[in-house]
Amino acid sequence: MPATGFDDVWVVIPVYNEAAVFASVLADVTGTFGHVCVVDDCSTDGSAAIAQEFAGRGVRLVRHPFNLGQGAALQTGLEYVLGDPLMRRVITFDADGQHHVADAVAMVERLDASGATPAGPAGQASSRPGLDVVLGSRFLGGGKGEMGGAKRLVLKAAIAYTNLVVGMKLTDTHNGLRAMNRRAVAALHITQNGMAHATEILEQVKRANLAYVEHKVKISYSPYAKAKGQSLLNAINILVDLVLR
Ligand SMILES: Nc1nc2c(ncn2[C@@H]2O[C@H](COP(=O)(O)OP(=O)(O)O)[C@@H](O)[C@H]2O)c(=O)[nH]1
Ligand SMILES: [Mg+2]
Repeated sequence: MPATGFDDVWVVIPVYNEAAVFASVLADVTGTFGHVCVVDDCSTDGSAAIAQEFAGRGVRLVRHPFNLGQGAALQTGLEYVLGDPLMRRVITFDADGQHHVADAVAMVERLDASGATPAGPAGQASSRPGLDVVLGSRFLGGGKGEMGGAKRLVLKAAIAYTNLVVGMKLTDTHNGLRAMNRRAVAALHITQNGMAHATEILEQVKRANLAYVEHKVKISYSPYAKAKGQSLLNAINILVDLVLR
């Protein structure tokens, strides 16, 4: 079992056909976190079997009977971890190697920081101490996010549109790396799939008056991640998904 301090933390990982990199992602995650919930959506490449190989290192596998999409997988994972009465904090983390455990650690440590004055980037104040949600952002502080110019432009348009819809002022609205406390997990009820689930999460954070903040994170664009669908078309799909939802 990894180092203590994170015994009340669960990492929720939605996975769909990431066998090429998933073992190394799980090795990284379980090196720090002892409770991991993988939600597989009928992967056909053995991703679920990889998760099972890590059962002895705290990985629990939940499988949908057919592909329900990333939003449904996240909701399934959140409901699963709510079943642990000792769970106090949750990280959502991608299976494709784009996220970094060091960022997840820093984010989870920001939760419940004593004496913090919780205020979202839009300045929403809360009467409660501490933070409920820490949102990963690749663009915070002016970062360019390691992506091609055209993709960045489309993604920025999606971010601007999402901010308009949800009434927030975030620098990144489509980042799967998040940390949240139990109160936030219980407040989320994700029903949207595709990229629209990211917008829905933000809407629910706002509606539940959860205290949130953005945290600068690194998103890696490996040849694997790029080949998988980090194309310009992928960014355009985010926009289409947003408008059609
Ligand atoms: N369970 C499940 N996970 C999915 C599905 N689609 C994508 N994912 C996972 O969700 C995470 C983010 O997906 P990805 O395609 O990398 O999105 P992006 O990097 O935000 O463009 C990865 O861990 C994927 O394996 C799905 O239909 N079901
Ligand atoms: Mg990805």
